[in-house]
Amino acid sequence: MNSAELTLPATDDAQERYFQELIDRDSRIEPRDWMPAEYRTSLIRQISQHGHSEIIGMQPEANWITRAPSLKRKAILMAKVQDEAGHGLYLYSAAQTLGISRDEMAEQLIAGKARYSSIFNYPALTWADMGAIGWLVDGAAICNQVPLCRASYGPYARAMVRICKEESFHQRQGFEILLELSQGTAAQKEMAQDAVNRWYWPSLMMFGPPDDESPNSAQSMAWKIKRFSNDDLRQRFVDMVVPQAEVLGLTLPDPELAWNEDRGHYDMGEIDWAEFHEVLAGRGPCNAQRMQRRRDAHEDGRWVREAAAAYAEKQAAASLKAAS
Ligand code: BYC
Repeated sequence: MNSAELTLPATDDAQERYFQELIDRDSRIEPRDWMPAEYRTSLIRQISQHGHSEIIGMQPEANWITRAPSLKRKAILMAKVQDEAGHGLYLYSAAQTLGISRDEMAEQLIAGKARYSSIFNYPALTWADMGAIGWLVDGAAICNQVPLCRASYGPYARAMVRICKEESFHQRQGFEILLELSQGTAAQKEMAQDAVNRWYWPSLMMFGPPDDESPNSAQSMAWKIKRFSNDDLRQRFVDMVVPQAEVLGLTLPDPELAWNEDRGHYDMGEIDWAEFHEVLAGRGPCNAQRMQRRRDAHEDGRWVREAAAAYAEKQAAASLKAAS
């Protein structure tokens, strides 16, 4: 059922009931619909953080564009990084439908007031990191984001459909880089294994804190923004990558990984949550560098924004004159 098929309510109470009815019916909330202030705020929080993650997330891979080992690899990596920029833009557009401006989001990010995914505060040290990022980071992103295609807020859910299609391609290109390296020389295989060792645990942290320490989960799930809990999605990811690691001939750096017949899932070791909280507090290996790069890029782009605004003003004045 579409929100347009329900009769529009008049009073505040009726509007709240109408909102809840849309949620209960698994329908979509659209920008024109009434929504509780907390629903709006929480969506702005999650969608803008998600957009910032895409934008900051361009940095570790962009560092390798000039060092890609062939023209083909360079073209693929450049396209992937451009995709991430596009994802950031869809997400910022989705957040704008909730009443926050693009400038406000940019300000929050460069002022260090906004979060972005912890994963992008780790360095990309070798070419194999491009494989590990594609396979593990985009792989984790897909597990997390496919359910978001059914998020209750229409513009977010629709943005996720396109993003997930592109992320699937990203994951495959990462897997393929690692496959080629793991079937190459001993040194190449060692480089692939080293990259997987470094990116595996941080990719598990992408899913957020454990369920019993996740302050936003219960409400987000009740509103059907999130469809699965952080731990459930993390488990889904581990179950997906263990057999893929076997195909790659690489090992995952968790000695406690073991198939649990009773649960029908892989058991895993304990995540270093102290490290996660350090990264969130701004003390990860690359937090300062990532933020400085973003601030510089924002400053370097100032003239473009000013030129675009001046041009838009000129166009608006010209069409006003033509209409009068
Ligand atoms: N890193 O109550 P919780 C990509 C924060 S980019 C940093 O569980 P929630 C890609 C959380 O925000 C894709 N912060 O929160 C790009 C909250 O803080 P606030 C990135 C984290 O929202 C380029 C607090 O911890 N994906 O794919 O229910 C190249 C408590 O957490 C993290 C998304 O953004 C973290 N890992 O659940 C390659 C997905 N985890 O806001 C690839 C969309 C938690 O209360 N987001 N925090 O101050 C989500 O699905 C959810 O927001 C999360 C967290 C699962 C991340």
